[in-house]
Amino acid sequence: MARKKIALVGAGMIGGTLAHLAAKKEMGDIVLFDIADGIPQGKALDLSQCGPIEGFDASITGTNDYADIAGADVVIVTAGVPRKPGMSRDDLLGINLKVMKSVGEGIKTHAPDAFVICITNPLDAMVWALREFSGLPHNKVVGMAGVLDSARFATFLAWEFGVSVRDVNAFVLGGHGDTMVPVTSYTTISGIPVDDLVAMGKSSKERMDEIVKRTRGGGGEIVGLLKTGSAYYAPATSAIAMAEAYLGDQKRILPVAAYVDGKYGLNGLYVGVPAVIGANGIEEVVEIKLNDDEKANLKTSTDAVEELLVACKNLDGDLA
Ligand code: A3D
Repeated sequence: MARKKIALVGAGMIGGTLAHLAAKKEMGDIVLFDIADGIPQGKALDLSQCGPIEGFDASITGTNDYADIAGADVVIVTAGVPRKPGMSRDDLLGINLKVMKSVGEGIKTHAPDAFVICITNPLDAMVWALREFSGLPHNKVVGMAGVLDSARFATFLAWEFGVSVRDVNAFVLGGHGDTMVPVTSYTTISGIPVDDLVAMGKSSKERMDEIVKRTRGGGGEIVGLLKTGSAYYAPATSAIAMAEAYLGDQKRILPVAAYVDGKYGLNGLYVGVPAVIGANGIEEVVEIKLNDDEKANLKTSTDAVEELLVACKNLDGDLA
């Protein structure tokens, strides 16, 4: 059987980390694409030289030519610019929308059968734009955010309760912005709802509110510390989990930015929801019951995504 092919569009901090993880896991042969001359080639060479030490069999190549992504099974997109301290994700809209146009066209021409995972911010708007420019079916284009946001929530909860992160199943819905919705009612530790643990006196409502707030600002906290870019280890790890779910037809239910049309009262929007990922890409969006507060928070979050889409559509005219 031929090896799978993973194309990484954007060979920056996340792109390089994705290549390293995919190679270590022997997910397939890897092509790193970037517009910067030398960066994908240099990273590919450096990463190839990990092979003899780690003992992985994977061809890793760097390119500035979209033709080299031809036949990719999975494309992960990180092309664009990241945030600097003081910037919101939305400040990236104008620059990264232009990038999504060229990336979408490259995918449309050379890898139309791929499962495409977008990471570029502002995520919910960029995954929408990438889908529009690539023309791929909605079930084959998805955004990575919820896996990361849930991992951040789970990390803080594991620290709070003094338990293994492996036992925490945390859940974040909505857009990938400060209005995202960490849902405590669906968040459990070894099956025990965190709300029950709070009622048992293991933590307090105030601490939970602080953890929710820290999760919402989780990306910004790292940008503030790094000063020159944004998080990359956990974002890359999250996208790899999604790619593995697709390649292995795992039917995992993961929180991802999926196209929602008809569920959650939404019409034609990419936003963070639980979805089944298998060999057909996004196989189902799972609609869960929310309490009134959660519904109101989700509405605030999806309104923010809708506003970004309006801005995108206005800018899109300038790109035509
Ligand atoms: P960075 O290290 O700057 O890498 C981006 C790469 O994109 C650079 O190597 C650029 O040369 C390249 N690039 C720019 N324009 C193009 C183009 N037209 N075609 C191909 N490549 C291009 O950034 P990063 O890897 O740290 O972050 C990448 C993106 O991910 C940014 O938009 C971040 O904001 C975003 N991000 C999203 C999350 C989510 O959870 C959704 C988390 C962290 C970062």
